[in-house]
Amino acid sequence: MRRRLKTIGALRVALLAAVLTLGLGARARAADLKVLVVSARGQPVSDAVVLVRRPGGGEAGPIHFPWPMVVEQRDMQFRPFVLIVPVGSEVSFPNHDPFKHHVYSFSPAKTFELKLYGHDDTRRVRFDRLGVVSLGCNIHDDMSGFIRVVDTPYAAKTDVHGEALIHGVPAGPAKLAVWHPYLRDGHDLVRDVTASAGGSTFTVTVDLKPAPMRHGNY
Ligand SMILES: [Cu+2]
Repeated sequence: MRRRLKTIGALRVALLAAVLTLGLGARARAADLKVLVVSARGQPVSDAVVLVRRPGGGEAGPIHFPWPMVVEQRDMQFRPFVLIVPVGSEVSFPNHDPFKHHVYSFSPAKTFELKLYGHDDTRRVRFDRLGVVSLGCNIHDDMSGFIRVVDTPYAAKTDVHGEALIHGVPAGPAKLAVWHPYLRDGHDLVRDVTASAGGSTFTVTVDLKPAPMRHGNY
């Protein structure tokens, strides 16, 4: 009886080891990809959108990002300044200011208008086309924000250090695209890269137009 128990115990250990090995193996084939975005002067660039696409394109299943699908109006600004959303997403536009806003976009990726609405009221808009949606307010001319509608789960925005971290990128060849609202030529900067199973770091230099004062120190 005791021997039988021992055998079962050993089998369990072996099974556990096998499961762990398989798990680690699968994980080792996907790794974090870090991208540092800098200006021509070598300054870190925040609010750059970094996208990774694998050959063959579309990934299976719906895309979910860990950040909320929300653009607030607060202190007469859109927050966040840049939001990445999966194509088909519905985005909320809550107004947290004590006065009214009138949010609109003329962008081909989504033309819409949210007529005047006030404090703690909200509106929703669905974004069903890929691309860049530039947001403005009819009342406050210097309010500016951007929504980037994407079809890849491998997307992130650079932080104040110019760094974007994308988790779980499968190892192998990929296209790395970087976009920023103030890119001089307006188009994604696309580069062929190879994502390494051990994690990869890339640095991308972007040529930016001068930014309005409140947005930057590039
Ligand atoms: Cu406004």
